[in-house]
Amino acid sequence: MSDYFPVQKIAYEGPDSRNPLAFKFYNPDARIEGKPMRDHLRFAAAYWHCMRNPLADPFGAGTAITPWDDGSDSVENALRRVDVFFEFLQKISIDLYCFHDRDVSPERGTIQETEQVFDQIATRLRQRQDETGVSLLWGTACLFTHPRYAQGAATSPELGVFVHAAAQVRKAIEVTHLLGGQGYTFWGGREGYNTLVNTSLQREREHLAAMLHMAVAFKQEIGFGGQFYIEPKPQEPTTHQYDSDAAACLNFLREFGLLEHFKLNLETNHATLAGHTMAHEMRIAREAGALGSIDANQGTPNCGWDTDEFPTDLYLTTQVMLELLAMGGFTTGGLNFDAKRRRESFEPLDLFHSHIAGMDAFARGLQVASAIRADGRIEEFVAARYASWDSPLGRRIEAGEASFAELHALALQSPAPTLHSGRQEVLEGIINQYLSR
Ligand code: XLS
Ligand code: NI
Ligand code: NI
Repeated sequence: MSDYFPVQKIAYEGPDSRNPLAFKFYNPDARIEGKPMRDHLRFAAAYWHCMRNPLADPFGAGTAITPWDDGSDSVENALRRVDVFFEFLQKISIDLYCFHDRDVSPERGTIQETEQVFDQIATRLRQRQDETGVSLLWGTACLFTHPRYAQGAATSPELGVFVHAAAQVRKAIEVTHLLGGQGYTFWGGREGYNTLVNTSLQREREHLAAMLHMAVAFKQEIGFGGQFYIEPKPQEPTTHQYDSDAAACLNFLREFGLLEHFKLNLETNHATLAGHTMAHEMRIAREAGALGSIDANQGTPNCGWDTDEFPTDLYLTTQVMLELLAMGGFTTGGLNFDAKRRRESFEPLDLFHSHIAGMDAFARGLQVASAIRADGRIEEFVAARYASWDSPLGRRIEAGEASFAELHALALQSPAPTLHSGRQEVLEGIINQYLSR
């Protein structure tokens, strides 16, 4: 194992610790609602941000200091990165990870060579997984960086691009399967369009569905038991992405007969870009039985860009954990830090600081969410707010058994309905009561 980070394994020291390299709230073995924190939170690290993000922005070059990386596309360099990543995972106490094929393994001149190198890297990943007990939360294919994908991958106007993308996805699923991946994510990198002037929208959507159907068939063919996810995002890089939010993804999957094969991987910053809260996206997915996994980060709402900041907002993490606890927790999913350090936080140690900040924020969110549930006042209020619907008439309307004729007759002889206060501020006050403890 490599030794690039001059730190010990990060330990829990409690809320009063002043040590930047200690957990203040994340105590993996502490039990909440009968389950250790680590099993509630199922943290994962993103290979692309930890190992491949130079911390550049549109106005300046990368700043990240990476003494283990010689900047080349050699296999040796790629293998060294794997070792460094697993050193990081061990020291930060994260047992799951996610990658794109091209994060871990470079592209070569032909598909054959590219696949051969990928197999070599996968062998190293498997070794390190076996040595450390770390496992793969999900894999994915990078279908958005190479110039061939500039006009989409599955939704490219060019058939040859679709064919190339299909080959790439096939291999990425195969490697994910060989690594025992618990899932596989489809984020529609450039699956969208910039202008309708040059776009056949429905054809592109059909092509995307065709790609996903082939992926489902391949999954069954090789016996891959992991969960397929779609990750919604409304724009960036294209102006209009087809998988724009949770509801749009569910509609897409339903329209093309794919719903039973997919769940959603929801990302906080994408929810923000879609003009939603993360809790809204989670609720929509959860109620449809399709909340699968989470890309944990946060954005700056007034910025309009996927800034992928580490999630440190306790109000946000509390809301996320309220939804997750209400769902009964993750099955195949986890909290994947699809987050990057700020460009100013360029030292290797900042990888630790940033993940610690995110992990602590979620651990605290979990504690607060659990306390709010135990208190019960919010849940009781919501139940009482809809109590009139628990009447025989309400039940019959909900069951689709009432008619306009019946309700018209009833309305004529009923007094004007009265409303009760929504008490939003009281309820928000209850959340704050627990947040401030
Ligand atoms: C980009 C996406 C991407 C996916 C994986 O905005 O969040 O990182 O999670 O391709
Ligand atoms: Ni993401
Ligand atoms: Ni994103």
